[in-house]
Amino acid sequence: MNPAIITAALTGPIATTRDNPNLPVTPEQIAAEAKAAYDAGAAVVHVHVRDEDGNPTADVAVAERTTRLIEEACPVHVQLSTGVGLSVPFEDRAGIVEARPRMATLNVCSMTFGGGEFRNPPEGVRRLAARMRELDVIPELELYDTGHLDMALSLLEEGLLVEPLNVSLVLGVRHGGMAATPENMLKVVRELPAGTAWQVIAIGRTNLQMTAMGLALGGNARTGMEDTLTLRRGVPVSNNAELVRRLVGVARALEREPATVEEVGTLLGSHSERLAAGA
Ligand code: KMH
Ligand code: ZN
Repeated sequence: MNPAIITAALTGPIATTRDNPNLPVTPEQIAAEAKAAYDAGAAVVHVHVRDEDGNPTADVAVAERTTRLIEEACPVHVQLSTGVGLSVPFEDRAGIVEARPRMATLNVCSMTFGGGEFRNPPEGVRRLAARMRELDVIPELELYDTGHLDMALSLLEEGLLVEPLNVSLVLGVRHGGMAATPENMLKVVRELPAGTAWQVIAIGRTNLQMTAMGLALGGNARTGMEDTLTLRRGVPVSNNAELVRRLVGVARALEREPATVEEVGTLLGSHSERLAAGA
């Protein structure tokens, strides 16, 4: 079976060390967790950077320093979040790609997100997608609802994206995202363009079941303390590597080896070649 790309989402925008004292928030803690997640089988780390008070920030210097510390610790692919945090204005969030990570998320639609508003204005999303093309920062499209795919395909038709797309199906954001159900997952997966690299992200208590289902369907999967702070009801996560080891175990039970950094590099590398060829 094809290798499974395992991504570790180390910190996220919402939790604090009060929610789980093991949450990595400083650049040094994030780099150490990235190394441990890599050693456990993750080929990509999804990173929200935090300021010295532990708050989400789009500060490019902090993003560059965090990325550099990760790259010094291990060869994992760094995917910076342009979602950053709900309290950060879109234009500031978009600026984080100036840190020129290998990958960054592209949230294609605005939505209610938990108790707040997650603003992704269409023209801003188009400008960000264009800037990512210019910088050869590979976009990871975050789809929180079935209709978000329509916007992603519009960006592709407008020449703002190149194929194969990298897509995350984000299930279970309450309130505002599509429910974490097999029906919703299958509805989006069936409409993805052929050749799309896709992963399942599942927020909260369905994290393991839904990501396991994504692996069983031949997709990739994400885990990490951004998505779940507990291993099971009442059992807090000790660290991100623990979640990665659990998901790698599921992949191997399904006869899928975790993809190596080199395998993912080959996949991502072709994106840069297509950009250079003016795809
Ligand atoms: N910032 C959250 C509201 C991303 O990483 O780009 C959603 C998020 C998406 O975390
Ligand atoms: Zn995120």
